[in-house]
Order: sequence, then C-alpha cells, then structure tokens
Amino acid sequence: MPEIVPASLHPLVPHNFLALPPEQSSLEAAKVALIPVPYDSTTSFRSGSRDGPEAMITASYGLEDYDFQLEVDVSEIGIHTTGAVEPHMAGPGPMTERINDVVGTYIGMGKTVGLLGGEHSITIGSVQAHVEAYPSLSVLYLDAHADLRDEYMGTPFGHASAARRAYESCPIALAGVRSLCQEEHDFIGDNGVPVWYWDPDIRSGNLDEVLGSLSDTVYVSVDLDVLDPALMSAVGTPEPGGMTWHQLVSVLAKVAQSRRIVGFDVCELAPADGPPACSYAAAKLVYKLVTYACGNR
Ligand SMILES: [Mn+2]
Repeated sequence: MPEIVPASLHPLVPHNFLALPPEQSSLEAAKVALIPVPYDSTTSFRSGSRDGPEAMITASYGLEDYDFQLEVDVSEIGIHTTGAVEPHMAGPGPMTERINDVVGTYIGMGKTVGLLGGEHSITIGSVQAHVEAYPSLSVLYLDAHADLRDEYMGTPFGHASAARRAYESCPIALAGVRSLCQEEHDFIGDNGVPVWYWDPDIRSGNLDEVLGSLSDTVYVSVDLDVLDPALMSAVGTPEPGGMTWHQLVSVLAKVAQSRRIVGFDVCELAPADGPPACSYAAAKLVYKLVTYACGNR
C-alpha cells in the first residue's frame, strides 16, 4: 500500500525521477526501477560522471509527464527510483558483481530496470544480470567509442572494455562509433561485430543491417557521448561529430517498433563539464527509454 502523504506536505518535491507521488513511485506500484549508480572510478580522461545520476533526477522534475509523440503519460507507468548503488572500493571487478546482484534482484521482482550512470563500465554487470533473466538478449550499444579493449589501465572491467565484456555475454551491435584503436578495429573485423559507424545521414550506411542483427529481446546501453558534443558537452570523453537528439530518438523508436526493450542504461553524464541543458537532455532520454520499454505493452 502506498503511504498517504498529509496535505500539508504536498508542496515538498518527492526526491525521485519525475518527482512522482508515492502511488506512482513506490516499489509495489512501479513497473520500472531506475537504479542510480554514481560510479566513475575507471574513467581515464575526466571524471565527474559520479554526479550524473543526481543531476538526471533533479533535471527530471522539469519534464512533462505526458509524451505527446508516443501519447503516453509516463508517470502512469510507475517509476521507482531506488537508492544509489554504493561504489565497491575493492575495484571494478567487485563493483561489476555488485551491480549484477542489485540489477538481478530488481528483475527478480518483475521490474524493468534502467540504470542512471555513472561511467559506462556499469553496463557490464547490468548486461550479465539481464542475460541471466532473458537468455535470448542482445545489446544495442550506442557510443562514440567501441569500448572493445580486452583490458585497459590494468582492468578488464573498465569503461573502455564494457562492450567487450558485454559481447562475451550475448550478441551486441554498436552504433554511432567514431573513435577506436587498432585492437578494437581488428576485433570487429575478426569477429564480424555489427557496427554502424557514425554517419550524419542515419538513413545511409548499414544502420538497418546493424539494427536487424538484434534479437527480439534488447538491452539498450547509451553513452551520452554518442550525441554531438555541441548538444552534449557534459561527458568525460567528448568526440567531435555525433548524433542530433532526433537522430538518437529515431533509432530508439525504430528498435522499439520491432523489438522488446527489456532494460537500459544512460551513462557518462558529467554535469560539471557542460551546461544544465545536458542533464535535462539525459533525463529526457531516460524518460523516452522508460516509455519505449513499457509504454505500449
Ligand atoms: Mn564513449
């Protein structure tokens, strides 16, 4: 039973995604569990994504509950914002296991899980937990970088290896890539990993082929640096070029039309590195993913 809030407390903003009242944000009432993961221990260029989850939650207060494009009132889906996952100080390996455990627990409760990052390494544990629950899972990995290094700066569980670890769990397709090292280029070639390299015209190239490689059950992982830094400068590794907002949303819409999105994450928001509009865009992307995952079931 959602708790009753006395009328005198109504002006207090509930501290959760979309600032929802208990009847739309309690664990029992919600279809979706959003898990904040304020973690950026393996970030190599600039840190700051540990502040990403909090910035997304605060920015979400300003979002309209109704998505006019999808004709869905997102608040009615029910969104529970969980407590933040505490960083594991024994290193990225134990942190991956911790995320796997937490995500698996919420999936076990029947929730659709979304992670608020945090750096991109948090995807590894989340994908592992989702594969366990959905054996036919595939991953759509939207990122300016390939993140396919076997190891980076002494760990196989860092942000630069997130796609590589995910690939070991289930099929993965990369989109928006515009920066990679020789090792990653060779790995893509040797293993036939489906990659849509960034192209300003999203109707050209092999995007349809790459999206077509996804199975029916999809986990969407977004590194916000897939967007043009002109729009999204608040990321640890801004890479020139990149998608516009509408291009990114239309890729997600395309996937949602023919596939079931069962989980997602939005990573690498480092709010101090950019204007407040970046946190707002990140929050809106989370909201879109909630809707694509649950809005038309
Ligand atoms: Mn990236």
